[in-house]
Amino acid sequence: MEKHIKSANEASEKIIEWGEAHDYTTCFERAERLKPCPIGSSGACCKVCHMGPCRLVGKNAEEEARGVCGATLPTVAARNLVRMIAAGTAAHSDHARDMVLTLLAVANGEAKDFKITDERKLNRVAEILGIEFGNGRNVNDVARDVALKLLEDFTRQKGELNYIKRAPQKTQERWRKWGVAPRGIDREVVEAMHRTNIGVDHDPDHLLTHGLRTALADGWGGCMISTDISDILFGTPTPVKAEASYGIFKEDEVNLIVHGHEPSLAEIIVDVVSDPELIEYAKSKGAKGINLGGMCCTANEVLMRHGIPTAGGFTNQELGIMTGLVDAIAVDVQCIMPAIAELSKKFHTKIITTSEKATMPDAIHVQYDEHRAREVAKEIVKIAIDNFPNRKKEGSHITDKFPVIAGFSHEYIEYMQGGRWRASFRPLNDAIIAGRIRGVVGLAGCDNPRVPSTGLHRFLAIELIKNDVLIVSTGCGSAACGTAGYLTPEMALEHAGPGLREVCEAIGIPPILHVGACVDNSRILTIATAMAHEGGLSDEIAGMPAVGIAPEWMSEKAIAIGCYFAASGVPVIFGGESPVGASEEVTRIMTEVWFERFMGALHFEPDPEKILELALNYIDKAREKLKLRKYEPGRFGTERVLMDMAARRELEKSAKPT
Ligand code: SF4
Ligand code: MSK
Repeated sequence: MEKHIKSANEASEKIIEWGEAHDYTTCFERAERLKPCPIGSSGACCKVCHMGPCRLVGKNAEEEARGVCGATLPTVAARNLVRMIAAGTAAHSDHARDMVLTLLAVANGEAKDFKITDERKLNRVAEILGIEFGNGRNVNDVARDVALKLLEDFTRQKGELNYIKRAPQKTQERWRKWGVAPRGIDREVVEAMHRTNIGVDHDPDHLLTHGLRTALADGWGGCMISTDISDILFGTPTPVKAEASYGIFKEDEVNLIVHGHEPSLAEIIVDVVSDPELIEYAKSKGAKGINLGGMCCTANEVLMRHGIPTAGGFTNQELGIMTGLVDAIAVDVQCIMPAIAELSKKFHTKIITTSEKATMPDAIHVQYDEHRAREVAKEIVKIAIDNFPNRKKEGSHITDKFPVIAGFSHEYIEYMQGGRWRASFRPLNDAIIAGRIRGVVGLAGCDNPRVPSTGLHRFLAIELIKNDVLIVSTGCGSAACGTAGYLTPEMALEHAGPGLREVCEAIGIPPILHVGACVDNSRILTIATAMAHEGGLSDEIAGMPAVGIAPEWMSEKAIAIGCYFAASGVPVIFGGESPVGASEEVTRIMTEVWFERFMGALHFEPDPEKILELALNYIDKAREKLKLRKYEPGRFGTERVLMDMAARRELEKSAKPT
């Protein structure tokens, strides 16, 4: 019988096999056992009132099926999608709110363990917001005004989000024309929940239009605010070298993992683990030192800024525990499987929850508070150290690890194309115009145990760069690439098409640029805007030879992201079955209607070959519409000839002196 692969990552696969042999349950086994409900998974189930749940199924369900209240299948499916967008937007944006409140506390001198690290970025944001800066103005006064101005974005009832004006003019015009320019973030989320309540908004197109408005509040609000404030407080990333995969855990050191999404506490932990007092304390417990690593998007935050190694993405969290080497995992919010608390009891790992919004049974809770961040961080590190002597022999110790280059903020991408004084996007635009680079893909989103996890990311990453497509990656997409060894400049030499390789070699970049955590998809919006302003391609985000792909998505946050890209003018392709696939009308709106209005779309396609084909097709059509040179594979650079052993021997023979 053919072996069923659960993860494309060999190291993960080894741990899964070890776990199965020892009767440990993980998401991989649960995903096999718990098949999705076909009615709910296609968007045909409504449970917004207690006359239901209503299942809108049967022959001609699209036209004939009705819920008890009379709701049609397109209404129900549209409502389901809008609720997913609202939940995703709420998650990113509540994270953003905490970042703004931290900035405010820093400006007011109340969060003494933090400071403004990137004043240049603070000034740039102040400029966008119309706040006075420079000329001797106190930096904390600027930061306070920035924080207060951004807080307005959460509660504004009328008008538009502050950052809407950052988008190209034509993109803004499309939003205003179609009524999707968002007002306040909280208002859009609340209105989405109101409209999807029983007996309110029933027109699928009208519902989905509000879904886009909510999603835009996420992209150009919550996500962009989070990215900016994290950069201001902790520094705008520049390239760093690090490592990825389970081999980052050290047998002779205390292994502490930060997991979740918020960077604030993790930043202080980065600092605290090199405190000589704590290192001495670790030594007193028999460890040689303290080793900090990350997981999911908190990992991406500290990887981007400090080169802290990552153990990988979402599906690695249980497997990390099963190495038996993790002394503690400090979690904050989002994408933390409740399963880790139960699993950790079978090993020695301590799970430490830190957010007042997120606790779980069987975990230790250490309340994070930005006013006493260092004290909290020390307490967490001490828990990990105290637990080191409890390490048991048991575990699947894996030593695989790969080098990673991360830290490609949009500011750095601009800088690397011309230096500090001539920073621009000209070289990238020119390379696209000439056809050296066929287009750009944002490869993002989660990894998922319902497919051989990380496998679709790997397949698409290789195929896209082979086709001269530059990749910007975020979130667990980056982790999937990093734990495969794909985030290095050597990837260009080994796998990229000749045109892309030439550009990567000239600028000195990898063909897959790690641009950050999932909130940092906002950096991709900024890059697309800069490309539009640079000229020579489209004068708006719409129409660029660019596509977004989330092949293994699972989170509602991913749906919000996909929708804000679609509304911004980027065709987006998600893997897996559509969560609204039961309704042809909703599918038509998300693809055809959104494309007519915004030149963006949201597709769901389970077949990775078809995802690739669709993405390249969008890119080539955009090139054609922009009247760019037709992309010809191998036109630039020299095609590499891949030689097998026999060919090599022949060559060696002929090279030998006779
Ligand atoms: Fe059923 Fe209508 Fe209630 Fe939904 S809102 S559960 S379709 S009765
Ligand atoms: S962590 S949302 S699994 S990308 Fe940002 Fe990864 Fe998806 Fe969570």
